[in-house]
Amino acid sequence: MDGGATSSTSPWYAALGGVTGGAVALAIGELAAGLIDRSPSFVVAVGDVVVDRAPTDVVRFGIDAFGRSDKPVLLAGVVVITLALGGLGAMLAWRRCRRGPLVAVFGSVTAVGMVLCARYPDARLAAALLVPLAAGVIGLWVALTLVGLLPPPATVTAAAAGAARPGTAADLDASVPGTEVLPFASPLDPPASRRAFLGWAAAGTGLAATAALGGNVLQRQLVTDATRRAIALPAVASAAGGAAVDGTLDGIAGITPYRIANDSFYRIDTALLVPRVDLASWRLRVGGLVERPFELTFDELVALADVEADVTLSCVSNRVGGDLVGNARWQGVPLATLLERAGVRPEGTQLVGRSVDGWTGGFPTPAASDGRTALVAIAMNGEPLPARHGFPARLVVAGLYGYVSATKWLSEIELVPWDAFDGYWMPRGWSKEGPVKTQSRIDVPGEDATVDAGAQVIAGVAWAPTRGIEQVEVQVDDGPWRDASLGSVVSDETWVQWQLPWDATTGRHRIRVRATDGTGATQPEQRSDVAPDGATGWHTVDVRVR
Ligand SMILES: Nc1nc2c(c(=O)[nH]1)N[C@H]1C(S)=C(S)[C@@H](COP(=O)(O)O)O[C@H]1N2
Ligand SMILES: [Mo]
Repeated sequence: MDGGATSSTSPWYAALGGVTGGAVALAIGELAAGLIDRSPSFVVAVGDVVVDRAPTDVVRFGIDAFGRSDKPVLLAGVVVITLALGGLGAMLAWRRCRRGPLVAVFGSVTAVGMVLCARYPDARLAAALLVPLAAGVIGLWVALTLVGLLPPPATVTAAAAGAARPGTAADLDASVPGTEVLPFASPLDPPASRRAFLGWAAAGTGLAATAALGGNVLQRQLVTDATRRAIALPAVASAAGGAAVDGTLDGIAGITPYRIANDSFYRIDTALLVPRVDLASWRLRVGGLVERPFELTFDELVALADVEADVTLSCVSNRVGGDLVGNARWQGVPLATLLERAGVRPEGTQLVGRSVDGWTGGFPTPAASDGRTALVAIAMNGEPLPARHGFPARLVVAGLYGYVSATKWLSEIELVPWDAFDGYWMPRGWSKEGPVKTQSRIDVPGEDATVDAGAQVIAGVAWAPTRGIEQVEVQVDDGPWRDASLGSVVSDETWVQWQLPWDATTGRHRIRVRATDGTGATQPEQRSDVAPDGATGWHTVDVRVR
């Protein structure tokens, strides 16, 4: 192999050295985040700032484009960019025969990591500063060591050695004693053979990948199922409908069940890592514009949680026909009970729920005590709240979109004047009030489904909490609007399942649905976007009958 060929491949060897150093640094961060309580992961801390600062349109684009994998995609982006910076620094360091560029890249990424980890919600300062620092130093050392294994660029060796033996020293395959080495030659015996270099790089990356994976598994387990299972839920005084509901349409193949199981319930939040809450030190504070602010421990809260009700929760980002909506049975303490104990002052016209991760949602205080279900919930479908749905406590308020009302990982209920505070999503272009709009959805047949001619059933769900659903109508092609029959409901705060028998004829058909709420208002046909206050329009599916 001649020197020319090597000089065109060597920058990539250098880059690989930098990438490996970066991978080792990131892996140390992930492992520490899994092993040390309240030690934030660099990747998550950076991703969090991106989510926080990104324009709403970008966030929405992310959700649209990647759906439920928007978070993994974002985190992978942070990893790729960090590794690329390491590679770039290493290429420059190699080309210039100086440590400087590598030190600069690792130094600045480490500094950014220390700042972002330190300001990550609930982080322990010492861990937030020391972990990125240690990771950065070790990563830099790995990168310098690997790049130091490489022979210097051909141009440099040629200049140093004169034209007598152009480029030979740069041959990666020949580990010739006495050949030129970089001024920061590696302690590992430079210049190494191509095989030795690749071996060290592969070992470094492999170790890093294993550590990062292990760290991730550990991070997930920090909220242990054991903690959740140990919680004894009190008996409920008022179980609207009780655990069993008769007369649902759950038996229809393909219809959405009346109650969604915890594992299948939609999840929407800004948290890249599900916040982990230490039950022993967790408190729910009730304060702000109240006469008697107070705090509750988790045990005290659980002891008060004797109300259970079905509430259909919906996300304002749910598109027509979308699935960011679900019904569950929630057990908790009525907000009214807590507010009575605190004594709300007249100026406390907004109830703000704050999360341990700093997220906030706020709604008009009267909604907490106007008779609708409004709970500090500790359980979902008879189980302590799953971590993803807000363990140990969350708000559930019937009839309001989640973004204004349903604070998960609740840490504080604060009463403030309506105009004095805007929740998380307001500055990001969503409206301040978020009553749930009436929506209906066709579950069967599915969009673009092919069904057999003959007796079929059209079925789905419709919701208008707290107004209730009075009527659901279905239209096939240009036929008449026909009344669907409705399944049983526990209350007007839940969705209703509906069905209509259909004599399907061969060909293509368009099916539409519209619902009328308990006030007699029918869903408008006019489609509007989810922003700023929820989508409108009739859900339509196209099907083929054979
Ligand atoms: N702490 C916190 N709570 C939150 C959110 C959030 O981002 N952070 N998102 C809200 C939104 S927009 C919705 S729609 C509901 C969704 O609740 P779920 O994930 O349990 O379905 O949670 C709400 N509570
Ligand atoms: Mo939402």
